[in-house]
Amino acid sequence: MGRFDSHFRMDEKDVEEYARLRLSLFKDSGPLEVREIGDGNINYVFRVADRERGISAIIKHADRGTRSGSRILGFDRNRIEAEILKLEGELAPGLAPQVYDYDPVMACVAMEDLSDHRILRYALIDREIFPRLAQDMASFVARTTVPTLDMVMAPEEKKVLVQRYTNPALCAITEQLVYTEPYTNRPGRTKVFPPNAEFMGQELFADMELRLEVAKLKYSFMNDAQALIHGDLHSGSIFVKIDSTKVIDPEFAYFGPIGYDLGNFLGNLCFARVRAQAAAPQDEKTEAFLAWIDGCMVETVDRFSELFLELFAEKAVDPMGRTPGYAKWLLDRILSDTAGVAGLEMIRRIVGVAQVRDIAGIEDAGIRASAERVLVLAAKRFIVDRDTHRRGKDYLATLVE
Ligand code: SR1
Ligand code: MG
Repeated sequence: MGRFDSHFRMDEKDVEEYARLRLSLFKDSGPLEVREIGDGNINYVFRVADRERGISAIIKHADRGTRSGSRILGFDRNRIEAEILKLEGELAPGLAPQVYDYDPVMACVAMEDLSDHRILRYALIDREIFPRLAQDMASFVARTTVPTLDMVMAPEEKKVLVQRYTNPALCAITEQLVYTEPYTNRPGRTKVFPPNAEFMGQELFADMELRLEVAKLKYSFMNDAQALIHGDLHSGSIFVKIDSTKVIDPEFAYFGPIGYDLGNFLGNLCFARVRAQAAAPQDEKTEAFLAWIDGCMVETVDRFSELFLELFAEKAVDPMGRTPGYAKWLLDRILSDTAGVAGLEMIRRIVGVAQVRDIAGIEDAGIRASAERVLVLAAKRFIVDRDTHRRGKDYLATLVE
């Protein structure tokens, strides 16, 4: 038996040997520099570089359990990630990293190194502006999802794909972290910033109207196998530079509501917007950033809607799906889910276990408490009034006015 013929959790030294033996990219390499750079909760991420030849790659390596050791997830997420990255690269050219190799035994996906890009979350915290972001993200969501919609894809083919991308372990995380814990105030899991304890008690845990709407959205997440979605499209899953956007980490992909992707992205733009307004110096840089991010929110929603209708008209083959009014009806459902999910993402990142630096990193306690309240109130409106958030400007009206 060879050294990499049966799975074990690799460290940097193991990955050096693995890369040399298993990746054709490094077959002629001398010494390799390997560094573990993962900062997520689930996997191990290594950057492998041959400094002499100026080439590098990322190896994403899965263990059976999460990094934190809190759950057993199995290895299938790694297969899903490799396959979906390739598919996304075909459907939305230029918007996903290139995959070099997938190894089901060692649970490794080798892919393009995006070191010349930044993680969007941290770039937004620094108030950087990305003129292409809205158009790229609208295009990514529309182009990667429309092809697997019913009425577009042949029904027999779709059902086979639904089986191939049923992702129970990762969906369970979302069902728990996004759709349940922030509303049930589960001891040891829900994390409320102490100055907001009373506010969250009233606005989240005791609000039964809100809880009912979240329960309906949870039903849709669990049952609406609308299209093959990314499943975790927050600003930590997006790499950017001024002229390029790359979406990574589709290990949560499954057949679910398209609004889960678009809403997740919009919710994360809301964090960046509120953080800049509340916690950044009120200077020209912030002013320009706010003007850009407002436009980015509006353009993302409106561009997605246009492109969705365009792609659906081009690709729908089922005569019932081509009935006048059907595409618009479907788009309205997607936009309702989008608003609902934007709200869910905002709430779960404020009181849930997986918090984000955009808000939890605001140093001044009073400013952080007030930013959280602004976001939670807007999020509730996104959820409860999701049927009236149809255009980009509706989001801004709720968040800003
Ligand atoms: C236990 S995983 C916590 C979060 O990280 C992932 O990126 C997903 O967003 C998940 O909810
Ligand atoms: Mg991730």
